[in-house]
Amino acid sequence: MRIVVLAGGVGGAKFLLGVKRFLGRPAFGPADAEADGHQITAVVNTADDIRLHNLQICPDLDSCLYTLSGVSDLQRGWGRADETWTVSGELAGYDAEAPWFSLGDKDIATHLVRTRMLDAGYRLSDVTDALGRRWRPGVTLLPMTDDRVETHVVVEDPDSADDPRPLVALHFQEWWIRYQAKLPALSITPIGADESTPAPGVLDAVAGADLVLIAPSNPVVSVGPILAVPGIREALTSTPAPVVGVSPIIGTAPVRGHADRCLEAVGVPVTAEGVGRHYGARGDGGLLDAYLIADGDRATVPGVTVASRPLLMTDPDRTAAMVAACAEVAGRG
Ligand code: FO1
Repeated sequence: MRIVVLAGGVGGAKFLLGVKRFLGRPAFGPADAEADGHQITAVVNTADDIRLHNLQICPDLDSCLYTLSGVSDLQRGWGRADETWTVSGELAGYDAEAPWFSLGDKDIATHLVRTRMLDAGYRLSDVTDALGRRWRPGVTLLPMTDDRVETHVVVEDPDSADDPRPLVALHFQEWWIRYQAKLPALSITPIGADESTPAPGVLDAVAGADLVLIAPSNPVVSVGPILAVPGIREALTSTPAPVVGVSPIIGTAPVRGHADRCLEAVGVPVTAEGVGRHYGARGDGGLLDAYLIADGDRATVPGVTVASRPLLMTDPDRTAAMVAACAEVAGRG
């Protein structure tokens, strides 16, 4: 079975553990991506990427790489297990940039290798493939694009005493981490998306899939940028595979992170139904054939088959049951 998953970072990585289990694979690597004849391809958001200390950092790709390989800190949700923070502490000692962005010592090695390859002219997809040779996540990880796309958030300048305060565009990570998404976002834009092209393999994977899943990632800052890369939304509309979304909202709150702040910023109700209607029905220009929401929630999305199941990804086998439900509701069960 060929499954394609549109994924962000923390939620996307946990969901991919369930996709591996659904296909009978061990959740955690190392494993080959096609050992059992099945194919899992993750199209991963890169608009969270940030260049700091002259290193190119790809949070969502790294969350997927580390989590699927079994070396991530599942509690923290990002970065490596058994991490140390010596370099980060020294950077703070020098008053270096962005002390609010903690970089683990093991994690820095990944950024050093990636940055050197990018500077030597390799594309991000080549780099991701190379890193995967060490970690063997058991899933083909594709960046949504090899081009530079960066989510910026426009807010009233928190450092200004003027009234009214001038507007300033923050990198997503500063808004997300330093300000915990508490500054009202006047706009959230994946800068560069319009000029980007899908990374090699992305369109073919979507066209050749038996099932396409939209992970319960942040619809605005994780799934949104992927859909903003010209060609990807069209590929989803025209693929013969059913497209099934999983609600990232249970009740009226995201399971983790600040998806509620992001949804408010774009005027989408913080409910499963709000996100389902935001994605829309494939029959009228949207994405979904089917949509999985949490037991106890209700959602009517015209033109979309809605099913409800337990949605807490507490362990890979629970997540695999969610994936099985997606396949079932899509008639691929
Ligand atoms: N998230 C935080 O809340 N605080 C951090 O200091 C932090 C550092 C960090 C470093 C590397 C990396 O790959 C991810 C990191 N994250 C951190 C998580 C990151 O903000 C999120 O994984 C996504 O970008 C949002 O989903």
